Amino acid sequence: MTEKDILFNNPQQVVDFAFDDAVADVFPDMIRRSVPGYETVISLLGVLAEQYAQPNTKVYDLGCSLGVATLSMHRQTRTLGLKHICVDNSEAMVKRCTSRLKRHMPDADLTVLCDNIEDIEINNASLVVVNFTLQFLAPESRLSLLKNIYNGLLPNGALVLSEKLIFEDDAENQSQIKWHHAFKSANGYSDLEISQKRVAIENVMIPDSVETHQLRVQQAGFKESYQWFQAFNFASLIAIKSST
Ligand code: GEK
Repeated sequence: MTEKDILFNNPQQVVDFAFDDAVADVFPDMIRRSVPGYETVISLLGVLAEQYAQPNTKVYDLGCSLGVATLSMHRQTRTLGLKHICVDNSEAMVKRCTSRLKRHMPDADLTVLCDNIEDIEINNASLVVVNFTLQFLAPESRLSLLKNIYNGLLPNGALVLSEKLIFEDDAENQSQIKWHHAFKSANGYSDLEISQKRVAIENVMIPDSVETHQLRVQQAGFKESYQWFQAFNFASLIAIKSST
């Protein structure tokens, strides 16, 4: 049983959102009730991992939080000799991720790093997952991370990039925001919780449009990229490094 997210249910002086101990304790409940399709994406990451993980290579989970994506990929791949590298810059997340993954995948070759994903070296990678995390980097830093990922991927390797989206058409953007709020209301968040969380997150998480993401992955070097998932204003892309 994980704790229920009640962090924003009292009127408060809202400060910028941080991935601290209080957030890490309620994170499974928070992300499931806030991100439409999260559990589906996690489950399907395992299916994609079985397609792209190559023997004796690394699988990176950048912005791993509690390591749920890595666990799904580990459980659904039969590829031999995989090294799982999980990275997050929140100590609270890394501490919990390390103990959870050691418990749930004791025989895996696993490294959990507390580091900025912009500073790590990526090499011998067949799959890199950035699941709802690029949006927390400064927009001007995003391309350089994607280039680093592209350079560290092997031929036929893949990047899976999941993000909250904005939409270039204003009417669609407004509707998607409305539907997302309806999703949160349906999951038990009050209007006060929704609006206080929005204020806390607005300086910290800056979403892009899918067109911006597609352009950026192409600029990073990927020639082949597709949107494979969307639930309201949350989507996931896959970009594949060509074999030559
Ligand atoms: C999941 N992928 O469950 N370097 C490292 N970590 C970072 C950075 C950074 N520069 N910026 C943010 N983070 C997960 C969910 S949550 C998404 C990812 C959300 C980390 C941050 O500490 C947090 O753990 C994670 O990225 C984002 O599949 O909460 O909306």
